Amino acid sequence: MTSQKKLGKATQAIHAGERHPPATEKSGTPLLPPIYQNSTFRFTTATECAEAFQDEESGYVYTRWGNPTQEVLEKKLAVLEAGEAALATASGMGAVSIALLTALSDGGHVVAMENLYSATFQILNEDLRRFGIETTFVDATDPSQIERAIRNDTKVLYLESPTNPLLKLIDLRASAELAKAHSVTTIIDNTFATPCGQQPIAFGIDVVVHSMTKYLSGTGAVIAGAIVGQKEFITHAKTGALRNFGAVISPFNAWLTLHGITTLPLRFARHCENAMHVAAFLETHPAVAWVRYPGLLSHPQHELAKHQMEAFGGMITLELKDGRAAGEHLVNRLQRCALAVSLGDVRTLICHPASTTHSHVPAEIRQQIGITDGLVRISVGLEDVEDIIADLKQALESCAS
Ligand code: LCS
Repeated sequence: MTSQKKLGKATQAIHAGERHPPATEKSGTPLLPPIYQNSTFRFTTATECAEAFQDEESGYVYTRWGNPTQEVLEKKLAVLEAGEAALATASGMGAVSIALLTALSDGGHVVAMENLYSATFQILNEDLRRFGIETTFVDATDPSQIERAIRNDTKVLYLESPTNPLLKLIDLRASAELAKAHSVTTIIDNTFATPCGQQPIAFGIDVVVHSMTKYLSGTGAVIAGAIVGQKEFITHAKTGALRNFGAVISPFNAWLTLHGITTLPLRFARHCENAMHVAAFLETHPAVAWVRYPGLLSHPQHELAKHQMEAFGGMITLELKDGRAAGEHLVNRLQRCALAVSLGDVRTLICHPASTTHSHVPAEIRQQIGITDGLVRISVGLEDVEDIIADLKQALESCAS
């Protein structure tokens, strides 16, 4: 493991965590990690079985408690995110909720970025509130707002960077330092950046969560999530909330995700390259009011992006001059880019956040934080960029005012 940390990301993505299964009677072992597609494990003696129940490290018992295919994926994730340990979960929301339940196991208060993926916003604003856990939402792009919201009982600072869908950035080092000074656990959703775009733990963030449904698995075939952090936190999550609430990844989805990750560095570089071209094209188009992409000089936090990100990602948000009607017109006219939610797919996906991904955030809160009705979000795929631009161009033609 230690020597793998010195390797490049492409090498890590392929080799980290991969185990060599026990030799069989014949020579040759499988090159790919096998899928252990089973729910339970058998033992030869009652003592051996009882020991495995008491000591997690000594054996596998039941797949909700752990499985060799999940473990290969978890070891790979920990290396890629530069964390001590990782946990794979059934979905991104599984990761978000298990991380929150673990960090809030004694209750407490949460300070959170106001712009988050909508289901995360709902967990904080509705579900946890029902159980007596309050969240104060702030514009966490301004660290002084975080500081003002921290109370004596604050246990968690919850962040996303870049945010979904506004692509706002959080100063990772400043927020981590602030939280540490108040003994608050920082959790960040790194889905948009991936470990190839930024490694929050290197900036002092405690816990990273992912929807691996997106870039990590990469092909749109899987729903999966991950939590990365210190061994103590991960063990607490694994032996507590994950196991008991049951948001466990299936061995097959773990295996598909493993293979997705092996090409993540290559794919992500291409997503970023394509997105930069598409963002530059959109910025000059007469039908477009504004474009947000962390790699553009016009992004209000471009300097911060350069400082803390290794690559700017594949997500673009834009507002059309003629608002929602123009947005609908645009998505209806696309021929190659797909009108679909989700992101990080090999295909270019376009959606209208106010009526889809963020429709469960109350309209007045959407307006307040800037998720306007005219906003369109693009997850730039891996097609030839000329083809993506040509499709957008023909669809935008009739939107120009
Ligand atoms: N975190 C972020 C930043 C997300 O964008 C999503 C899903 C999740 C967590 C949840 O992951 P899941 O449970 O779906 O694996 N975002 C979606 C989106 O923007 N469109 O469709 C899903």
